[in-house]
Amino acid sequence: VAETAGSIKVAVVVCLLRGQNVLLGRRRSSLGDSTFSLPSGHLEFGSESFEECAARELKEETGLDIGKIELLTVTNNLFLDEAKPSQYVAVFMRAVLADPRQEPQNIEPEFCDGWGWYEWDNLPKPLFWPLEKVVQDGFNPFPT
Ligand code: 8DG
Ligand code: MG
Ligand code: MG
Repeated sequence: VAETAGSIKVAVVVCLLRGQNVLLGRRRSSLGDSTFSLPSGHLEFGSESFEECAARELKEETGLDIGKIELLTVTNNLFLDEAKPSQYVAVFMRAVLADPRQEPQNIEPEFCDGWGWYEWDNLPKPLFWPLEKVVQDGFNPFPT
């Protein structure tokens, strides 16, 4: 048993698609500071489905309301070199806007520099490494 044994957390990560674009923001966090990542958050104990968590986190961070939402994939991410080591199972969800005309707001500016729409084939750099890894592995959130 590792001496650093702790609890594994569940993160829900939202691939919000609008046409050919996906929503990304530049992180303000000790974890992956200044890198681009998808909206995400922690699954709350005892109450939430993945879909409810995705909708809540997106609303809290961007003000956006989502329509259809589906499960895509999961990844296992170890952040062992951090001052506070952690491990996340990241659940990737695909979502579309309830109203495609709605624009994101930067509701938590202490955690994000701002939100923007990016083409999957032309993602900004650097990506948050768990996202970079899943992209390198061929992940694509767009329906085929
Ligand atoms: P909350 O307190 O609002 O519930 O959570 P949060 O403050 O919004 O959490 P977060 O940092 O935005 O997301 C939770 C964690 O998810 C994050 O610290 C690291 C983890 N995570 C992965 N993979 C990925 C990924 O691909 N993208 C993003 N954005 N986060 C990921 O393990
Ligand atoms: Mg978040
Ligand atoms: Mg949050």
